[in-house]
Amino acid sequence: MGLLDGRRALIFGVANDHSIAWGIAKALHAEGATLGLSSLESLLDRRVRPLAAQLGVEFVEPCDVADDAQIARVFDRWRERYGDLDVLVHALAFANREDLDGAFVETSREGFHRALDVSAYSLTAITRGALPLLRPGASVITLTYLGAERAVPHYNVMGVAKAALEASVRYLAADLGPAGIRVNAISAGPVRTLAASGVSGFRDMYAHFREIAPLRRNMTLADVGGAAVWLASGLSAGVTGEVVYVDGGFSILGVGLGE
Ligand code: NAD
Ligand code: 0WE
Repeated sequence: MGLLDGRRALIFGVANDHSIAWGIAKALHAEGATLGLSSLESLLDRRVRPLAAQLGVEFVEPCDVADDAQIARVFDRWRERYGDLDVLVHALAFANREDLDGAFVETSREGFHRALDVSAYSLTAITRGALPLLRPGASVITLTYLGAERAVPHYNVMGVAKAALEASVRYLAADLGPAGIRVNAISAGPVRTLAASGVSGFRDMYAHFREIAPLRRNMTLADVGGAAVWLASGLSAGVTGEVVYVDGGFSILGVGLGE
């Protein structure tokens, strides 16, 4: 008996086996959910299909979330294959590299638009695409980061995009609550993924986090996956519009001194 037996989940954002989306896929699968994966077309054959095969996932479809036609297509395909949907997971983000390196004040108009479009607007776009398929009791889950609320060095325009994403969670929760659909975000501490590695200063920040956070360790894919199982299941039936911190307590601190 799994917590998610009979529930169907579509997960956006698997790039490789380090992806938070993959950690969530494994956790939902372990509780009995039937899964579908969607990712950028360029990643599907080499990266995503082999992972999907590990979990016996039969639905793997491309979607660039900046393209409304691709969003419409992925939900059409889901409807043909499964009919309805219980869990929608949004675990993707993008900003131009140069906007994560320099000073925030240098952010270009184009870079701002790109980061907000892919990282924030896309949650509303895919939730609207999924809406005809979502049943009462359905759960929408996105991923955010503390840089939405605090100025984190180099996070820059991504912090502005995550602030918009977190506000979108509240407005979507207010809109869809009457239909019995919940919308929440998980704010994860730093995890070594493709999107995180190669960001200037990430290594030092990752090591610093482990020394300061109350739980004195970094967060794992299983930590985030566990919270996603809870948000996807009826155990969280009364929770919507929230940001749930999976950060070992880092964000509660006023002063971080460690030992
Ligand atoms: P990741 O690189 O594994 O995943 C990011 C995904 O975004 C990739 O699969 C990529 O293909 C996808 N993506 C980018 N542009 C896209 C587009 N236009 N259309 C469709 N997909 C697109 O990195 P991750 O760290 O697992 O990131 C997943 C989510 O977790 C992001 O929202 C990120 O902000 C969030 N998050 C990450 C951390 C961390 O430290 N890694 C912490 C908190 C929150
Ligand atoms: O949301 C993220 C990462 C998002 C991200 C990362 C990249 C790197 C490569 C978005 N776009 C790009 N574009 C690229 O070209 N995280 C929460 C992980 C992360 O990124 C940081 C962090 C943390 C944590 C950047 C600076 C400081 C901390």
